[in-house]
Amino acid sequence: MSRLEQLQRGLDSAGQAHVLRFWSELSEEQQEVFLQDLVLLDLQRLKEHCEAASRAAAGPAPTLDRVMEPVPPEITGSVTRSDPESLTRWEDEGLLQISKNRVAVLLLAGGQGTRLGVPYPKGMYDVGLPSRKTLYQIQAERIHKIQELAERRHGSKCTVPWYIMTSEFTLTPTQTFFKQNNYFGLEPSDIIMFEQRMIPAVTFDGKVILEGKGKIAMAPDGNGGLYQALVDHKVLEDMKQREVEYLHVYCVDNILVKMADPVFIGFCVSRGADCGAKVVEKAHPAEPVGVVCRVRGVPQVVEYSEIPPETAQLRGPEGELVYRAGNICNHFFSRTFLQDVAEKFKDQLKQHVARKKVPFVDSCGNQVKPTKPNGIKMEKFVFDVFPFSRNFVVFEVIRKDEFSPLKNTDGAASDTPTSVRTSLMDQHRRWVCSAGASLLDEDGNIVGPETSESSDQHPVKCEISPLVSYFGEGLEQLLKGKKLQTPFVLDEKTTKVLQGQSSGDL
Ligand code: UD2
Repeated sequence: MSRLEQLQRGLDSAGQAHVLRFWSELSEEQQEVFLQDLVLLDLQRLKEHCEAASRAAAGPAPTLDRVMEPVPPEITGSVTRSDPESLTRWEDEGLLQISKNRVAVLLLAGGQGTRLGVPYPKGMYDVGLPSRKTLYQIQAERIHKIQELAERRHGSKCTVPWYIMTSEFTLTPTQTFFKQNNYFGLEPSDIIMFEQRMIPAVTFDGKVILEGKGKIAMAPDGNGGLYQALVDHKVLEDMKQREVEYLHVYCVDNILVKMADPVFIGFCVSRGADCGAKVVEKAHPAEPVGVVCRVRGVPQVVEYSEIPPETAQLRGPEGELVYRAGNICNHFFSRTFLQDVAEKFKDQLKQHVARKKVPFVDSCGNQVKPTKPNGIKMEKFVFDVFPFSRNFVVFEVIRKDEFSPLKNTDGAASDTPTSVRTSLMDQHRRWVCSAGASLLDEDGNIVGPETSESSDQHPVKCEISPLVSYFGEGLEQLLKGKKLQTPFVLDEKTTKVLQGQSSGDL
């Protein structure tokens, strides 16, 4: 039997014979490419996948509200409700772990960034800061700085390896971008990129969608594809070899992300946690963030797309949202927990159904761009391992300091290039003001007080390089008493100038 006949039979018994519908119309070269794609498919798994997708699309979404409850205070730490001594203790602990090379960061960067709509990975996006830095560069510089802070505190040179999960869409451009930018000065061998799997998009009645006459519509398997990808690419072995014990996992688009945040890591480590989630108080019931809660007594995130609006709107006696612990996709995992997940639990992860508009070829071979959802992409979510944790903790942080994600194009109500740029510059302005300096506008007038937020239209242009300060530290000795003209960019060059001055303006 030829390879083609074997494939025809296999697809037939998986209920997917239509995949070869246009075979005879393809050129020899196209047939070869298609065949190579198709032989990689595990047809038994494909059958199960398509059946599961159509079952999920037909059935009602599970109602969780009766079995949901907020996370209890005893597993929750908070930046605002903790005394300064505890915060310092956690930070010390985190920096100690970093200095011992026990901490790595892991970036989830396999998403297609459909809402932002750029044809390249989101991390390469320039949000229009005075420095024109991209999200990747900002993250890389924060790694440099945290390594330096840990080293300074504990006197030992250290490395925070950067694991980056990509997908078929993002791997090559990300690799090229890092190379072109000389890995932002980091050691290339400490940046480890690996690819998550892709899975076919399926119609509501369980048929694989053809994106072209010789191409199946494929999509990354969700950020919970991480656990399979860790196994596929032996990433846990790499971590073990480097003696990494703790991992800070984060999503690519939060411009304020504290890479390898020592306070969060220190909190989780001192609680003996195997798994943790950073949260912010939800801004409003419909905000597109999951809620960290308990479902049937175990920790879980109920995603924004799955929480019933009535549940999201529930309020407590003081008017506060009952489910207010907003997930910001910043997670802590111990390596041993991830090892357990990889060995025992990863195949039990739930599949979530996303109804999407998937471009396809119709039965006459015409290319169609649907205007309403026509297909299902099944996705796994990174937080769906929380129920397997033995000691789960939650850490609440301050939104304006730590969460401002880039999701949409300008013109949308929130999470746009303009809003993230403004939140970063506002944060830096607060740092400058609390270091005892003043910022001046073009007329020489002092601009707004430290606490007021600028409007998205007219932000005060103030940017501090992460290479100078990771989270506002070390600025007082540089800036105290100074009057600084805006736009003000504090980078390594301006720092040298300032260090050469005893007082005055810049
Ligand atoms: C994510 C969280 C949501 C909330 C929000 C905050 C999940 C499932 N949901 O929602 O609860 O915390 O972020 O901003 O985490 N990604 C991959 N592979 C994929 C799909 C996504 O690596 O197959 C990455 C993506 O590149 C991004 C991160 O996962 O860095 C989150 O993906 P998203 O932006 O699509 O998630 P969102 O905003 O729906």
